[in-house]
Amino acid sequence: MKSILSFCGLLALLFAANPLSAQTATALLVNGTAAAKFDIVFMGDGFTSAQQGEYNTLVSNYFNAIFTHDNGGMDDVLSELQDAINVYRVNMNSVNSGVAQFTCGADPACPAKTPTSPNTAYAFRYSGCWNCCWMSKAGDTDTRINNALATVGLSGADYVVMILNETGFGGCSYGRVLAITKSTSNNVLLHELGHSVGGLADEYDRPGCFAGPEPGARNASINANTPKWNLFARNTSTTTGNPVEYNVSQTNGEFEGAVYKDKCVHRPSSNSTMRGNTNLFNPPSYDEFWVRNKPRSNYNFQKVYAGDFKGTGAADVLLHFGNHLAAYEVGVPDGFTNAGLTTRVKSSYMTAKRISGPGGTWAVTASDQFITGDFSGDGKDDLLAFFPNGASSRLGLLTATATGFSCTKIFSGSLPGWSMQTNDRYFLADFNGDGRKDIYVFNTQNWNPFYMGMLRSTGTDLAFVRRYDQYLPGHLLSNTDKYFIADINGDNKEEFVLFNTASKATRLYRTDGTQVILSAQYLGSLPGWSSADQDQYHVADFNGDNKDDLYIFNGKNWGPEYLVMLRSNGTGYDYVIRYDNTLPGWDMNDDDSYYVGDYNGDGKEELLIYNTANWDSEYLGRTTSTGSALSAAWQKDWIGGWNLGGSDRLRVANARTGADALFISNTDWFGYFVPAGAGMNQQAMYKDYIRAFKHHDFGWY
Ligand SMILES: [Ca+2]
Ligand SMILES: [Ca+2]
Ligand SMILES: [Ca+2]
Ligand SMILES: [Ca+2]
Repeated sequence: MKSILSFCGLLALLFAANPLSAQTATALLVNGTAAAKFDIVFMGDGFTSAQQGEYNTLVSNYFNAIFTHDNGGMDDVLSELQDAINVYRVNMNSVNSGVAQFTCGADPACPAKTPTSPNTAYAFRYSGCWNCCWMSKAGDTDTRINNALATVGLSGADYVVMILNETGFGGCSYGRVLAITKSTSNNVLLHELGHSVGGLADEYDRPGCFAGPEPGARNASINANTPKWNLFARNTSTTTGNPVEYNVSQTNGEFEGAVYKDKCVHRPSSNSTMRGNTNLFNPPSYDEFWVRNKPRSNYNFQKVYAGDFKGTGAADVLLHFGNHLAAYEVGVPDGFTNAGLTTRVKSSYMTAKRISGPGGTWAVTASDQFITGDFSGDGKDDLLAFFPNGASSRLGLLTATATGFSCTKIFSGSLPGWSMQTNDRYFLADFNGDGRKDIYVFNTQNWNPFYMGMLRSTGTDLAFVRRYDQYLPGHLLSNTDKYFIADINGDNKEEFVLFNTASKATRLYRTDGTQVILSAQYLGSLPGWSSADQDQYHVADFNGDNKDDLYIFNGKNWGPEYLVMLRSNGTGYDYVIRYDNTLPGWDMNDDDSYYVGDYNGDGKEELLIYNTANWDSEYLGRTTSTGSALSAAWQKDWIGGWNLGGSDRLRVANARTGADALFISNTDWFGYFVPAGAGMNQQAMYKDYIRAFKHHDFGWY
């Protein structure tokens, strides 16, 4: 009792001693330390304690417009770069409502105002007159701001957006501080952030010839043919189309007028956020945001997932970087009106570090594992998210929506009939044939004995079906098992084949939806094949009969390299053909990597082959399956503008019907290839970020 009384007494003392004790900081977006990120702090002047709700709504609306994709068509650059940014809201009550009014003496045309001097948190004054920058600070305004930032631990803030409780028009920039009235539009704030976060110049003008030296900013130049935007410009003509912001030209100074003069200086496009406060930045301006801020972000192309998240029939792109996910649809970008333009990776439709929904909020971490597949059964691929963390591991069902993903369910620690552990291995497979992907989960590391679980998707949840402890039918679960999902008998219920690299046993299972049943086993050898520990299994329906067959490659255990084609007869494998050392058109080598897909769209799955290690250069081979044989063609070193490299990672972009495509990426580059002729054609490529600009280097048009 005594201690509680003392605590209350202390609180009262604090309130009495400090009239600003209502001051709080709320994190809207936090990704790192102030030193590592660009910190933006919203503050408010002239809002009483009763008006903090109104202030919060103003901040929330600005935040959504500029830092999320849910923004009514505003440029997404700061949403895409959100991992580079921290955003905070500071609440501090003013004693009186509204800010002080004063008459601007600099311009007789300015309206005389009846002076007022309310007691506000930061003592801003408003004139409503351009010649006085609409508003002005008091002598101690900077001190008040700095004290407020220090009190809430935000002294390292890079930029302050001060919202005045004033309905008139206006905004004034004071270096680190931008003051705006509460009637300021999202577009005007975005324009100002173009200055502060993007380092951009104004592109608007008034009559006169620009006499200064070359502007330092990326989006203005005294040179009619400046290299500042030649990444995005056609040098033969100016393209017209939508959106107008993306029609960049450097031809003879097509767009004259910028930095307050209409002659002798040029801008990249006819209009943009930095000229007319439009919704979009032009490409050089957008690019400059990335140049300046990408070093603060974890964004890269190292973890790429493919899935038809939009349900269009083509695989879309999901990036996982740091604690974030970003999603990009594959299709024909809006506004691309030129003939011959086909699908490419469009601009992002989602960037997020949290996936919320009726099942709670999934906080993305760097160690999350994702598996793509349609467990809801609506034709859009969803995400199974696994956070490995011992007995506190989590599994999330993140369902694809039109605008991103929705968290349908989070399991913490356990699933029905299954205790999660770090080395759980999850496979999405529709084992009961109802069109919804279910789960096989294996753990052959963290327990004794080992386990396999079958969990059925209800569309929004997982239901326990069966658990196998220590043994599958005819098989002792082992940490040297490898598992490969397949529909071996073509009944649309997905089962698996396993290969044990120690015993060299291969076992095929089938499923009736409630259990797995041993279908065939091969001990040490398969038809026409001696098993060895480095055998690489690639499940594929190579003859198009809807029963999954098997390619096995071995480039390590023997002198020659071998590739065998084993056809599923529904219960086991029949020998088709074996290639020793070479297959027609491709000289196999030790470090070949194989990627299953249907690259000519005939329903028979073949292999892409990539080798960066064994020859004079990097080779990409594309095979064609006749159902009983393979033949190959290859490309070397360069494909279009893409220089094949040893750090490139390949992801097959499965199409629901027709030919599959390919995503290829390394840390800073992303390529989208489609089959063409006997090889692959570079359809689009992106450096540093994915953005569907009309003009781009390396083969955009
Ligand atoms: Ca199912
Ligand atoms: Ca089956
Ligand atoms: Ca087949
Ligand atoms: Ca094929």
